[in-house]
Amino acid sequence: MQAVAQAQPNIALIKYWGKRDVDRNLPAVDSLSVTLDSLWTRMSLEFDGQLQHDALEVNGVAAPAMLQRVSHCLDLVAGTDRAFARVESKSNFPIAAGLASSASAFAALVVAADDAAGSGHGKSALARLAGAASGSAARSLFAGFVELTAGDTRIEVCSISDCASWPLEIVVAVTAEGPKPVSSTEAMIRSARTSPFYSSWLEQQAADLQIARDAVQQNDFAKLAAVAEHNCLKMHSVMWGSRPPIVYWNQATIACMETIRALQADGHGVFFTIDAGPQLKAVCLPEAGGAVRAALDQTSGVLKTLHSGLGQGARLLEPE
Ligand code: 2P0
Repeated sequence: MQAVAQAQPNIALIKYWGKRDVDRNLPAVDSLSVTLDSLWTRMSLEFDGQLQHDALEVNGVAAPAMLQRVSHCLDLVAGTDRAFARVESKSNFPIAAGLASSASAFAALVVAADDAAGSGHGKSALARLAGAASGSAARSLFAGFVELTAGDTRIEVCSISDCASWPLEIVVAVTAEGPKPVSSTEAMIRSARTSPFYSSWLEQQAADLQIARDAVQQNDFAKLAAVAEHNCLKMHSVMWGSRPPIVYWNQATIACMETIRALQADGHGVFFTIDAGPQLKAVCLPEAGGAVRAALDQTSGVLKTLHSGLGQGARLLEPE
């Protein structure tokens, strides 16, 4: 009745933005991501027949605002006739700030709940259950380069290349901490309803994904860099064109983009991507990681940088 699981966030190179079914949280587009290794969420979970309700702590503090989403996810994994659960989540990076903390949290939650309840869902089923809670979480069940295919009724997720096949590195430039002004869910719904660019975004996604998939299979960094930056900037253009507009960037985000452009001009193997928050994620060839981190550390407005390789999917840990 007790389990501990760990999952790492993932960073999308071809982005999930938009929902084909809001109630079932089915993505409108396919996506491709990399799973990280050194940032993590560890989820301890115990089903306890003595409890009168579910209880959630995030980094040692009660988190009632997130409890409903967590309880619903536990119902999906363990059934509504389950015992109530005591859930403790710890992360070693800022939460709710565009660093994909909900991805690692829900991926770890479904793995821990499945084990504690003895539900016996397979990995693909757990990915779907995590995705119902947070679309990007489905990808954190898997290692390395991960593709999510969004069907009409359900998603399929798989690893298309492992960490060792192409050991890219990620440097995250943290430019602001604290929760984002508009949740991803709300921002996606607003984008679909109001952005004149949303239909083009949907139309072009399959072509972007094909280019990125080929680039990963061929270890073609320049090809991946070009399509990933383009896909990221298109996603943000959809948001900027929404009413009211959704702008997650700050001045330091743009300063970081200029830093990346300068590094590229100097011949370093690096590109950027930005999610629903003001942090810039630099994806680098291993030999460029040190120079990229040093340059982002020096960039005006950067609070700190985090460095990661590519890592494994969500998995059980031994209870402490
Ligand atoms: C992604 N993002 O592919 C995209 C790019 C943010 C920008 O998936 O509404 O928290 O809970 O399914 O998973 C962040 O959205 O959204 C996200 P919901 P989620 O990583």
